[in-house]
Formats: sequence, structure tokens, C-alpha cells
Amino acid sequence: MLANGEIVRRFLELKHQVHPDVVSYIREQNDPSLIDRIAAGVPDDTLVISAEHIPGLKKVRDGTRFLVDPELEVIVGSAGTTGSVTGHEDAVHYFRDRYNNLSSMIRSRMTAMPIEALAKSPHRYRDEECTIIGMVADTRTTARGHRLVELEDPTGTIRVLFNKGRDDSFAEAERILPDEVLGVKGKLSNDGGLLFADQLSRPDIPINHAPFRSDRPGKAVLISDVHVGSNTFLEEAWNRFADWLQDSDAAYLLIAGDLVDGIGIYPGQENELTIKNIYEQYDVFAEMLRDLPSRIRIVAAPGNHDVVRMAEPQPAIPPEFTEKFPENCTLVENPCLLNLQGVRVLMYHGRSFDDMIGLIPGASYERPGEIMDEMLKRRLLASPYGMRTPIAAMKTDRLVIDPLPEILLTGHVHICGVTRYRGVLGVNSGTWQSQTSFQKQMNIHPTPARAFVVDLQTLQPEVMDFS
Ligand code: D5M
Ligand code: FE
Ligand code: ZN
Repeated sequence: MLANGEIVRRFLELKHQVHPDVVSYIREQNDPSLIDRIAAGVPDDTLVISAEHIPGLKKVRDGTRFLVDPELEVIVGSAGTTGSVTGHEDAVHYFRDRYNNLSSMIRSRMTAMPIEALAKSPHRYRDEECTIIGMVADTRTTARGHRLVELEDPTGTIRVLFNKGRDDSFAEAERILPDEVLGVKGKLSNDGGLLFADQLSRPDIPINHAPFRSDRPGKAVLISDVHVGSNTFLEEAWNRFADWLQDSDAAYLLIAGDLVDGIGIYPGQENELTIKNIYEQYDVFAEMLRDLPSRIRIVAAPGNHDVVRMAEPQPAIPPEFTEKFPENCTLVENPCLLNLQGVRVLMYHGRSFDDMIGLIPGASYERPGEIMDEMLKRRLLASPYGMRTPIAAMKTDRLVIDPLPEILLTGHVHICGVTRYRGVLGVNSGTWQSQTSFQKQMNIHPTPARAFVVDLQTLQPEVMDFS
């Protein structure tokens, strides 16, 4: 995303001041050419460019939302926006972008010093409260059971010790994940080599966060993991769902990945496929979408079973597979940020659940809602880099949760979950596939054939069971 300072500076070069609403709007659109277009459209003697100067931009309680017609907008993650994976030098930009975004969220609540300052003049800060903000480079448990974390900022690295005797902060310290960004307040050791942590903070959601609600009626149906082509795809349940949609007042259908079962995704998969051709799998899926009412706006993203690259952000399913898709279906990338009547939905397939569940004490596939809370606290869809979730190191980190959505929609775990964390509604929508042999081995018991309906005026979810 464009930085606020950069946007303000560019307007100043054009001899205009700019209202913060306009800055956040441009930041969200992430389109630098908007600056010139907006500046060209205002009278020369305009001192401060405000929201009124932008046609179609409507001011609402919590800032500025772009209300479009028809009322679906892909804010981030339109097809063709992720770019290809290039050399590893992009990893430097990638981590810098992640650090800049997340550290500025923490910085709005606490003042921190550069890590370099602690190392250079330890005697100055010895026995004083110091605050730093760093990205987690390494975590381990010491022989005595304390948690030792290496934190890195653009100026240096420092080791931080979380004492297991501290009941107030140690449980959180045990949940520290690689590559998340933390603020730590603590006391410096005599030699300056170690910070004894007192307090830990995360980017998190502001306590007073008030989610936007649509001022008009509108309902969104949320699903994921259809797995067309698998012999465990629940066709009859899907048909009941399709029948129900005919008479429903739903305006949107969002599908969070694993549209089809794919080919060669796991060893022995060919024995569990009823459709062994990938084009055919998408054609059958297309037919299923064509059978749904054409008034419903459908948005479909890929997951790890789909035909695109695994590394996230995943590109949209390419046109050669989607020729038969209906016109009311928009193909998007994974993750993507949508605007439905002003309500923002962050849609992410959820591959990172596999990493988070392995790393967070007490986490379980049975309770995906808890993991969604952890994503929101860290403002990251996927924290660790280089584990099961392949991440494409681009110049910007699209896995950072910014801006905040009203709804976070995920899938992948095949088990339904709902959570509400500081006003944000989290929904994991389950699957349309019964238990596979792999899930049997993993002892995963899916909750298939559910659809969630969210009322965009109230943000209340309702689960519909078609099993
Ligand atoms: O994922 C279906 C289910 O299988 C979901 O609960 C996650 C689990 N799963 C998938 N891949 C893995 C790995 N690599 N480790 C552990 N658990 C996993 P699906 O994406 O539909 O195959
Ligand atoms: Fe799946
Ligand atoms: Zn999946």
C-alpha cells in the first residue's frame, strides 16, 4: 500500500493540501494514478482537497467508503494484480513492508526506540524501562523453561527473555509466532545483550473499533471447499443448497477456495476422483454456478486444491479454465478484500491454519474461530514464512490485515467456526465434501454442507445446514 506520507507529499507537489479521509481512500485503493486524477478534477484555488471533491465517494461514520454500483467492488485482489514470483531479493522488501505496516499499528499506542540504541549504549538504558518494536526472527524455550525470542527491527536485533514465572504475560509469550511483529516493554541487562520482558503488545484491533453496517438490506452467503471432482463431493446436499438459493433473498455468494478437488494434490488422489480431468472439474463447477439465480453476484477465489500456483497471494483461476463460468461470477485472487455495499469482507482460503494450529499451544482444527482471533490480533493472515504455507515474497505483504474488514471469511479446515473479535465477524464456512481418507488418518471430522448467511445491515451470521 502507498504510505500516508507519500500521498500527502505528492499532493503538496501539486500545490494542494489533502484531508485525511482522502488519504485513507487513496491508500485503500492503492492506485497512485488516483492522485493526479483527483488533483486534475478540482478547481485550482482549492486549498484542501476533501471527500466532497471525489465523485461517488460517500462519507460515513467511520471514515470514507466508496459505494459502487453494482454494489460489489474488489478492493484488493482483482484478477491479474498479484504479479509473478521473482528473485529472492524481494524478500527484503517483503519483510520491510510487513514490518512497516505492523510496527506503525503498535507505534500508535506506544513509543519505541531503535534496537541499535540499546546495543550501542547499554549503560545509558541499564535498569530502565525500554520499549522496542521488532519482528520475531527466532523463538525457543530455554533449558529452564523460559521463552527466548530474537527480535529484529531495521537497525538491529536483540534477544528478549519472557520469564515463565510471569503469569500475566507468559501465556501470550508461548503463542509468539515466527515473523509476527511485537512491541515489548522491559528492562535491559547490564551488558545490553538481553531484554527482560515485562509487557508484550501486538498490532491488534483498536478496542473501540466500530464495524460499518450497510444502510440497505443485503445478504451474503459464505461457503468454501466445494471440491468438485472428488468422490466425497456431496452432490445431493449441494442441490438442496441450490434449490434453497432460488427462493432466498441473498445478493452475494462468496466462495473461499478449493473450488475443485484438482489433480495430483496428494499421493493416491486419482483413486478418489470421479472427474480425473482438471478442465472437466471446472466445467462441472461452472454448470453448478449457472444453475444458481443470475441475480446473485458470485465471487470465487482459489485454494490449495485449485489449478493456480500455491504461493500466496494466489492468482485468480485463469480464463482457460473458466470459459463456461456465468457472467455473474467474478474470479479473484487469494486473499482478496471485497466491498459489499460498504461492508468489507476479507476472504482467505486459510492454508496458514495448518501452520498456526501446529505452533499455538491448545489450538485445534475443531475450533477454527480461535485461530481467526489469533490472525486478527497479529493483523496477519499467515505469520511464519517458509513453513507449510508457501508465501510469494512480493514488494508488499498482502497477508497483512489492513484495512480492517467487517467480516473475515476463511475455509480450508473443513470445520465450521464463528467468532467475533473486537467487532470483526470471523466465519469459517466448512466444506461440501465428506471425510476423506487423508482426514481420517489425521483424525479430522468435517462439518460439511453448511452455508453461512450474513445480514449486511446487522452483521449477524446464520448457519444453514443442508446435510
Ligand atoms: O484440507 C482439508 C483438511 O485437511 C483441512 O482440515 C486441513 C487438513 N490438511 C490439509 N493439508 C494438510 C497438511 N499438509 N497438514 C495437516 N493438515 C492438512 P484441503 O486443503 O481441502 O486438502
Ligand atoms: Fe479444502
Ligand atoms: Zn484447502
